[in-house]
Amino acid sequence: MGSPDIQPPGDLSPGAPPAPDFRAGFVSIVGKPNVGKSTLMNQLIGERLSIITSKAQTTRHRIMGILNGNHNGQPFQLVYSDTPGIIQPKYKLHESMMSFVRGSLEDADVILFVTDIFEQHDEDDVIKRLKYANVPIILLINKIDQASPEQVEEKIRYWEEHFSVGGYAVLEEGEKGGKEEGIPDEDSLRFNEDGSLIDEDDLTDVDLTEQPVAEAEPSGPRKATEIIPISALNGFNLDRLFDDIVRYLPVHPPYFPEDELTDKPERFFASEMIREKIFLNYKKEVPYSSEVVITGFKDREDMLVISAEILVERPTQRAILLGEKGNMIKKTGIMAREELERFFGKKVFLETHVKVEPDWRQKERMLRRLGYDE
Ligand SMILES: Nc1nc2c(ncn2[C@@H]2O[C@H](COP(=O)(O)OP(=O)(O)OP(=O)(O)O)[C@@H](O)[C@H]2O)c(=O)[nH]1
Ligand SMILES: [Mg+2]
Repeated sequence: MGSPDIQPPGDLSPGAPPAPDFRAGFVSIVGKPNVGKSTLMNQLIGERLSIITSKAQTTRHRIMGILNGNHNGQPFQLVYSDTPGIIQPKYKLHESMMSFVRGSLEDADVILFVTDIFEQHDEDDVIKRLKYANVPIILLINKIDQASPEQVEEKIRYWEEHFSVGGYAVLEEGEKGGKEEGIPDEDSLRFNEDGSLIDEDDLTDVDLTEQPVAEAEPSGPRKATEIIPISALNGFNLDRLFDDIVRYLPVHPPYFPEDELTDKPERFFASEMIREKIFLNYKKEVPYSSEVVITGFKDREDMLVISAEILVERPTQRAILLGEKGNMIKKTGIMAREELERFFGKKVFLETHVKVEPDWRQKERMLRRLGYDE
């Protein structure tokens, strides 16, 4: 029951034609904050690409993790997208985060809807966004390492009753993956300008000829294509999940060259690792008010020299971040440096500078500069 065993896919170099039955597709990992989406992506990729903390709203971007392989003779390329947890936006930052979720759902060939065995609050925000998705949706009940078999059974029953989405024909073994015939991909999700999904009730004013999905609503029970209980942390049932993901992938040539692991540059991962240590070391609003900008990144022969600016919104937050005689920022810097050295496999010199940038979470221009511009 461990993580999937994956063989190399064969030659994916630009000149070489892919095998005619090559499968490739985008797999979006979505759900509420803190349910274990990033933990799951890292496990499925076998790399620590996304940062993970016990606090909600750790992930702020769409982070792609690319996996090439050959599964029981089937060559494939999987492009996973880890996404921010779905919330009601309070700041412009949140609106950008939700636009990343929207983009990943629009691209998706398979959706992994991650829920948490102990989640108490409802998942309406997520379900609304999945309503018009016409691709297989695998509902995952995560963190079952913390639950009894009875609790897991109960949760499966709950989701069988409560999860109703646009519906998708369950594929039998051997059938081709991909989108249902006759259901166009475009416009399958409709959103307001603020990034929120147009409510079904509001659609009466909308030209329904542009709503192929309305016709696609199935008459029978509407549910997830599958419900799988998992533990992203210890890998339980991830091999079963992986089998299904590959089975649902469309026949398509690879999207990325074989040596590409992600769509994000090295600087992005450097800033994320520093941000992770801020999430770990500080409480209340400080992690949420902080952002990390890499201002220097020199790859020298003997070491990486990284300069980072940590933005906070208020002078009081700057004081907290620095700590008495700078002891807290020193501790955070050491932890970040160790993590960076592990990730880049090289000695790192890290220099940090804390700067007050009032209300950066609300400023569009600032957010664009910080990479929240989808
Ligand atoms: N016990 C247990 N804990 C888990 C499991 N998966 C994730 N966690 C923990 O749940 C917390 C949140 O995990 P993340 O992977 O950061 O969750 P996320 O959904 O990406 O969160 P956001 O980025 O904030 O939306 C961390 O403390 C993880 O260690 C699991 O299978 N079992
Ligand atoms: Mg995350």
